[in-house]
Amino acid sequence: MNRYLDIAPEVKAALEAGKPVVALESTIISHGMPYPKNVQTALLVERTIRENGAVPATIAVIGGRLKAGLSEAEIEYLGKAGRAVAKASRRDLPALVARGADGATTVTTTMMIAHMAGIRIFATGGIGGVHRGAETTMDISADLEELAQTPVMVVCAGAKSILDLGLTLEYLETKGVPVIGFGTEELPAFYTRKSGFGVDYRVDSPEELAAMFRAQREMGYRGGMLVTNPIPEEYAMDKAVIDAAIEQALAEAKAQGVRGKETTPFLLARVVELTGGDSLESNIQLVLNNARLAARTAAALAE
Ligand code: PSU
Ligand code: MN
Repeated sequence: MNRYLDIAPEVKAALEAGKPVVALESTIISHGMPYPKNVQTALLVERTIRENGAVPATIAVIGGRLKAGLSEAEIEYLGKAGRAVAKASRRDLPALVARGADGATTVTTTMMIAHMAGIRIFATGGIGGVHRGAETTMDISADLEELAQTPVMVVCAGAKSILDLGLTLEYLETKGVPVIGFGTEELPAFYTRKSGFGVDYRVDSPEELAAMFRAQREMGYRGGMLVTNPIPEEYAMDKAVIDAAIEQALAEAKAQGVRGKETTPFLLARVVELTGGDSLESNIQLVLNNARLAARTAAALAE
């Protein structure tokens, strides 16, 4: 174990006993949802993981320590601070650790720290990907590179169409990342169940997911697995409504010259504002749905 890592006692005990553990990210708390819904959701997601037989490990950087497992007070702190907390991607960890600073972990750094701690499954909402217009901006999320090199299964609801979903799938194919649809042949688009793009494999049970992931790991090659789990039908949004909000958010980002690491948080926040909180409720429900699947898969993997 590296000397910058703190594994919470409950998480450590579960890992040592071979019990199921599910990692959770913290950028979704600080940058992905408004306070106080973000804190309530983070705690509800932890409870959902427990109810489905696994131990939750929310991940963040606090005071320069890489944390696998946060206290309620730490979750409250990150949620309240919101976008004032640094969004920590792979390139940020050395500075945050050396300076004793705080950071909210993205999919990338949550995968990294989960792997350092020995956690194999991670549940979130949506991943970063290839942005629209990346052929000129080169804005491609580090999440895709991390999926290519770190052996953690990421359970998400696909990606938002703030991204170019077709190019995102091309990138994942090039990098050799299996994209699995849970109960679907089609990549879900976060707020909606369908994107028009196919996944590589459809899987219908946590046991089958565990078997695929076990095979990938036992072959010993590097890289993760992306499981895309469609939002439950009753919480899915109207495609026209969400598409209009996304188009407007993209146009505003362009007009205001938003770029770099600010792009994704800006777009996420604008979409929530423009849809008047409906999208927030959908977002919460899809994260809970992913937490359930990740916990059951972690339980199947632990057998
Ligand atoms: N997409 C979402 N919700 C999120 C994020 C992305 O629908 O909260 C967050 C995740 O933490 C993800 C990060 O890893 O944004 C990607 O940021 P970027 O595009 O800057 O790599
Ligand atoms: Mn980017």
